[in-house]
Amino acid sequence: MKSRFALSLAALAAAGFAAAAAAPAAEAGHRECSIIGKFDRNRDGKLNVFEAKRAGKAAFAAINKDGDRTLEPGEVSQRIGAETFDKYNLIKRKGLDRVEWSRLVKARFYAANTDGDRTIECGELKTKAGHRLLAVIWN
Ligand SMILES: [Ca+2]
Ligand SMILES: [Ca+2]
Ligand SMILES: [Ca+2]
Repeated sequence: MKSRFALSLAALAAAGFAAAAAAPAAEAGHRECSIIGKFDRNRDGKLNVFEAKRAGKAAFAAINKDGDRTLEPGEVSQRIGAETFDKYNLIKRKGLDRVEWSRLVKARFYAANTDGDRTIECGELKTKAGHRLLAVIWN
């Protein structure tokens, strides 16, 4: 029992270190905020809509496992609901293309930007709307 407990503690510590290493120093430990460091091209510590769309494009490529031009329901079911899929899927023959996906990213960007400025700050990513934005830009 004792050794098992020690093992899980070690695993927890290792996971903690890995998370801290992946995140920018200033935001260490905040999983939500590490994406800002990754796509913050102008280094202001926030995500503007262009940076968020770039993150969305990277997520699109990562999710699009079959490598075609669209995201099919099976590729996005972990991230968005069927209702959202239908709402943004304007060309119904295929799944969500890059333009449709980008529109969804933009809509969630503005929904999450509760203080109404031009950028998403770390705190805004921790809200419910922030998590909805993360769902479409995280990869
Ligand atoms: Ca920025
Ligand atoms: Ca696809
Ligand atoms: Ca903001």
